Amino acid sequence: MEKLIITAAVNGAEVMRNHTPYVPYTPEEVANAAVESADAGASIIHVHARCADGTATQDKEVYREIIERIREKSRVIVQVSTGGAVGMSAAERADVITLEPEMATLTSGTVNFGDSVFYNAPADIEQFAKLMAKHKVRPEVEVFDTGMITTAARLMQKGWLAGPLHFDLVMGVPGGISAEMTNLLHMVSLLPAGSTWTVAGIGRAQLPMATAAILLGGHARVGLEDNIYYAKGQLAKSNAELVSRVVRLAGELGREVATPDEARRLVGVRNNL
Ligand code: KMH
Ligand code: ZN
Repeated sequence: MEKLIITAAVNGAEVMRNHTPYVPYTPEEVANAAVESADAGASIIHVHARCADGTATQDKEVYREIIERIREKSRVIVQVSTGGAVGMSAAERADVITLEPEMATLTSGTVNFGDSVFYNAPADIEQFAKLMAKHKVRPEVEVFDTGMITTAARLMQKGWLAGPLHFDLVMGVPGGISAEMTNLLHMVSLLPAGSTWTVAGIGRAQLPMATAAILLGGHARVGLEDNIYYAKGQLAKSNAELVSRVVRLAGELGREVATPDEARRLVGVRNNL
């Protein structure tokens, strides 16, 4: 089996301080969480930009500061969000791609997202893919349900996405596919040949899905964006705490953890350091 890539999704767009006091907002806080997570064993950091009061923003300058601050201290791969927050326009979400980060997310379909709708029209998905190709940004295809895998495969056939694809199987968002082992196996069975995948289990599904990924040869995403608890009723005190647990589990299960440069090779990320 290839080494395990651990992604830390350190803040997201929706988790606020009234949910957990440990969620990072400012570029300095996000960078500190990223570096701590990288030191704990994460090789990819998925980041969202926030305003000082925590409101989600896709302001390119905020992303620029986050990336620069992380770069001062770590070789970890920085993956920016093009999902942003529900309600943002596609153009607003896409602007960060022009910063030419090493990686960015690309959601390949629309999904109900709790009481909201995370809207991704076919024409917008195509534009995201083309812009990422133009700026040599490696997409991580975010899929919240099975049909989104089909859409990504179609984009690859049309030449808008370069294969092999790298997927993030997001499981357990209310409105998306639920986080059950049978669903994970089904999702993996649908991936185009040669794809790599990571799984992001939402809430209490984070730990079992990460464990399944270790065993199945996939990769694992943890962090406060997807889950704020370490155990039932016990908040995780940092992203690094969640990363460290996966590193320990991988060790117990005999799977080595990838460094950032190994992760670059495994998922085809260009090295722009
Ligand atoms: N905040 C969600 C609506 C991504 O980062 O690309 C979308 C999201 C996905 O978080
Ligand atoms: Zn995100």
